[in-house]
Amino acid sequence: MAYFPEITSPIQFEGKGSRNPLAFKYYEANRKIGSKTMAEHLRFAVCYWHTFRGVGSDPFGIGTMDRSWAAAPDPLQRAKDTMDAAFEFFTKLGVDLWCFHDTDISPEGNDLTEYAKNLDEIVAYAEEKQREHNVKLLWGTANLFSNPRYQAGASTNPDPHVFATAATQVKHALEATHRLGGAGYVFWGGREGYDTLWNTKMQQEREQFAALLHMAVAHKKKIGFDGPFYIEPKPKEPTKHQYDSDVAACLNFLREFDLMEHLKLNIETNHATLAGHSMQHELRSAREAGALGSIDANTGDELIGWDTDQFPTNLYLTTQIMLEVLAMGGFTTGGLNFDAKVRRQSHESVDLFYAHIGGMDAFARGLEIAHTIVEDGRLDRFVEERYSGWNGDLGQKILARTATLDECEAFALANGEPTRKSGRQEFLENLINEFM
Ligand code: XLS
Ligand code: NI
Ligand code: NI
Repeated sequence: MAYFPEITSPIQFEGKGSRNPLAFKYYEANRKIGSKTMAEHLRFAVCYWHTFRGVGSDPFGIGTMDRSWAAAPDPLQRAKDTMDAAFEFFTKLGVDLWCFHDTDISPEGNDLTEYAKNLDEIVAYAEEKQREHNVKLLWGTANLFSNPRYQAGASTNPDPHVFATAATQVKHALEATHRLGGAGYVFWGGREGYDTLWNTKMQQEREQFAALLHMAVAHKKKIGFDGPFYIEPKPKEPTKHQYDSDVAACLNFLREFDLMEHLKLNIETNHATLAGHSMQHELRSAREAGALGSIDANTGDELIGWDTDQFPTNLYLTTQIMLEVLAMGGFTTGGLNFDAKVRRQSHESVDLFYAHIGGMDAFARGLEIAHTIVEDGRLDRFVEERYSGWNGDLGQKILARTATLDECEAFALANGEPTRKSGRQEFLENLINEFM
């Protein structure tokens, strides 16, 4: 049975002149950009939660989505139908990576024993599907925020019993990820924060979170999983303050608790903007710390104050993202995961295709533009030139931290007032526009 009958063959590249809304205009999987194909550069992944489990509910209304795969009354059957739909979707779209939470793919059951049994059965099913469709797992994760038991957090809960339950889920989700050959594993601290400090031991909660991560590192070694762990920053929502509020807070946390060598970051655009940063800022902060791992590719609406998780279509955004990705030498285990959901009014399943095709084209175009900017070299040369004074003796001594205040004074007195140089922001913005 086909869950997407309106898509009769895989989505094709038809080029910029095409008027077919179900074709790629820019994304040509096998076209080389520099030394790699577009597919190798971009490493697109489809997320399971929004795409196959999202119902379109919001705080004011129930779900709206027409989802033919969600009809079977038996939860395990429904999970398998959903997985069939997912793999049909991956294949028709031409994306060979996916991401999931344990509870997206498998019913939780009535207790942890049932949870583990169901997950085993569904992971076996997924293993088959991956083989059959030649699809791989970008990353897996555990949902430690939906179940009411996590109302006060998972690893940061005031009750160690809840911690142990969360740890059990992490263990199983990690093993499931390993079994499915996942390239990485994500920790998004769903409710790891607080609603009010009146009832919260903040530092202890942060220590608890670090303890869970250390346990997971030990377990990863034990089972032989060698993919990286990623931590995903988000400032708020569902709690009013999440401990992993932005890249800087995550890096501080990882350094404070000796986790830097074990975790990289999975950075999401809408979380960056909720934190009051641009995505470019967040990626740059992580990249320059050697901690940029993977990307949740979406976008927010600046006029709506929550995590709207929309599909990315803005070429400035995708160009900035791809410039950072190119600057780090490309993805290794990471990729571009569409952690994005179609709008509540886009309730037909074909809308899932429009959404992903648009996101993929926006990134393909962003990649082309970013590559051209790098090849052109004017932007890089401008920045190099702007800092060229630092190549001199004084600059080198300051950076090596061997210069003293006395030496600086001697230099400043000998050389008089520094000459001001324009930062040329408008010039550079125009330069970028040449490539758009
Ligand atoms: C929610 C997060 C979540 C993570 C995975 O805001 O983005 O979807 O990516 O738990
Ligand atoms: Ni995300
Ligand atoms: Ni989000």
